[in-house]
Amino acid sequence: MDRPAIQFHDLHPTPADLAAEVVAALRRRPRYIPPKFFYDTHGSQLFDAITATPEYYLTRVEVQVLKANAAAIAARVGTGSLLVEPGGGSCAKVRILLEGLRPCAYVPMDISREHLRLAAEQVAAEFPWLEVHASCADFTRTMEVPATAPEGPRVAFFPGSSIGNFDPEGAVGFLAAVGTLVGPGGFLLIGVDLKKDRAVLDAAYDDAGGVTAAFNLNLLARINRELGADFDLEGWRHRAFYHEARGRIEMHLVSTRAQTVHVAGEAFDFAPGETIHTENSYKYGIEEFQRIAAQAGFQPDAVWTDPQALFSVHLLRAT
Ligand code: AVI
Repeated sequence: MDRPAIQFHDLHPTPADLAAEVVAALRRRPRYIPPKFFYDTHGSQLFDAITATPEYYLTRVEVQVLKANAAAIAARVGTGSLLVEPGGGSCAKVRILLEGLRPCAYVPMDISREHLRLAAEQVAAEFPWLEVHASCADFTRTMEVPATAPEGPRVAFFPGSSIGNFDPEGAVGFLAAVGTLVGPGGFLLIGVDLKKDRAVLDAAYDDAGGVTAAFNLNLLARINRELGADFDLEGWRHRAFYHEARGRIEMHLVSTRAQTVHVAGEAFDFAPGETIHTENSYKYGIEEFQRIAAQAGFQPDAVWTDPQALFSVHLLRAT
């Protein structure tokens, strides 16, 4: 009998989770909605479109670094491991590693159900020898490997500088959870965007084609769609800037006028210029990031960058 192309485990957050978190976020000051809610199916597609903009160098450069060092990575990690990718939405970058690592199975985890299903099926079709156990879950809350996945030394792959979307304290907590997932001696291969010239960073998060703006505004459209809210998208604009002292990009949605919005039966007033903070994207120097990883119990094994030192890929080992 043919085996199914992929095993699919669904721990997807419910509309009630979205409603509870969004309402709590809008009651707080400053108002902050966590970036994980960007990623409905349309938001995931918009994110993929961001990665193709000329300004968003992160994806292109990380891919270059991974390709240039795939053999070195495989030599250090070895074959036959269980490869887990929290947030592995499009499963794009892992393809660079699969032939070298020849894992016993691949476990992508993502919050966006249909996006994950399609991507996991494509990987399974392209690499017929590979077992794929996709898990639809909010990895900021749960990072369990599905019980159906085989045993093997564990390797986590967390590319894209998604670690930058946690604040440094949250990053330590997340990395500690990854440490528990991979166990002592397990590896983490992680992409981390480096600190650099402000103009390059500002442009990467406010591309001339408006794709990042559409991605940010889609959060409000999603809340309208899924929670019956009445955000008027004409009354909001995208704002992103590098905050040098905090070492992070901040993304906000700015209310362009006084307005009242209804979400899940509750009214929220916004003054002109008031913002909803939707994302932080921290940038780290190499040693700065290694210190964060050390606090979570990881020691550096190797680190690679591109010639312009735009982006870093760290191989870390759980102690
Ligand atoms: C997913 N994450 C790492 C992206 C970033 O660069 O922080 C999300 C993003 N936001 C705007 N552009 C891209």
